Amino acid sequence: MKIAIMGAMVEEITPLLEKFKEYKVVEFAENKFYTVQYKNIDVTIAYSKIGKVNAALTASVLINIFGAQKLLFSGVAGAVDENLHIGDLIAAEGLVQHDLDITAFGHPYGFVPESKILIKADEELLKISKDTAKTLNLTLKSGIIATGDQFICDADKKEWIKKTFGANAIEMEGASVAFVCDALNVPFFILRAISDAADAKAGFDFDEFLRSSSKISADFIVSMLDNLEG
Ligand code: 4EH
Repeated sequence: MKIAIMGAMVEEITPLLEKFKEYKVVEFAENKFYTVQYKNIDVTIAYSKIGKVNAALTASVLINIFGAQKLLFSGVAGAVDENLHIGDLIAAEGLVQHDLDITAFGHPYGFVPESKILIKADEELLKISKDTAKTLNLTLKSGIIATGDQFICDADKKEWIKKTFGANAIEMEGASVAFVCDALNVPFFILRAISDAADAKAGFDFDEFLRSSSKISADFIVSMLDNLEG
């Protein structure tokens, strides 16, 4: 079984690489891909760099060049849901692009013709994540993740995203990974640990909690691997 684990920032995959210790590095498409054997799983790890385009490119490479049969994303997010606090884990049930806007032509926010607003994550991987959380005695929330090419640090913008898409958390890569995996029929799972509340002090909180929340997410992903059949 070949599995990809991706993050967007180097900090998001560093805890994974530290855990696996020995890996090979392959360079492709102006990026580095770290390959490692974990039990009977061939794991390829990469960080895409920030934003939807970089994330879509990396997801495509992980699937089409490295042969990933499932893709897991590990990283941090801003909380939209007031019940999500720094360090909390949220798994995406569905993902939307909050910055996609051709409403001038009568389309809803997040929609372009021949596509969809919401991409649903794989049910089986969601089930495995819930079982993993239970075994570890951890709380894992799930909900809608909204993605856009903007770091959100404004209460009004955050409210708008919440109201428009029913989002629970915001980040800058998940939906683009979801669209790529959905189109290529690769089951995917997007996990995020909260680093900030996407409000006026988000920049400050993000810098403070990026590393600790990245580790919370990465540790959970590694535990999930133990529950995936090779
Ligand atoms: O990859 C980007 C990172 C912020 S930009 C998206 N990631 C972190 C998730 C995230 C997020 N996205 C949108 C956490 N909080 C978010 C928020 N809004 N409030 C970045 C960060 N550091 C240096 C350079 N760019």
